[in-house]
Amino acid sequence: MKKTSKIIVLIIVLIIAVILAIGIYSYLNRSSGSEMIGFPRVPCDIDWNGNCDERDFIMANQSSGKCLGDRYYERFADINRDDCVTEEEVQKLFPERFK
Ligand SMILES: [Ca+2]
Ligand SMILES: [Ca+2]
Repeated sequence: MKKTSKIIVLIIVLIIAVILAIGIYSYLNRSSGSEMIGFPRVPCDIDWNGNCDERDFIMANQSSGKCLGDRYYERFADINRDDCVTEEEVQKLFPERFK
């Protein structure tokens, strides 16, 4: 009986250790992730491939008039983060396309 309870305690300690390890791992991953967010990105680079091209413009244009949850909503085209992309925001991102 005593041996069984020792095994149970050991299993509980192991579970706690695993949970702690996962917690530390995700914490470390999160800090490296925030470093990536700090990486300078051009606002009009909607797809995050490092440059602003036709694809970014198409993506931004598709998301115009769309809100969070809508099919083509792009949060990177939503400059003021009000969960909706407006025509004005697309124009701000790609001013040279609206001249
Ligand atoms: Ca791009
Ligand atoms: Ca907006």
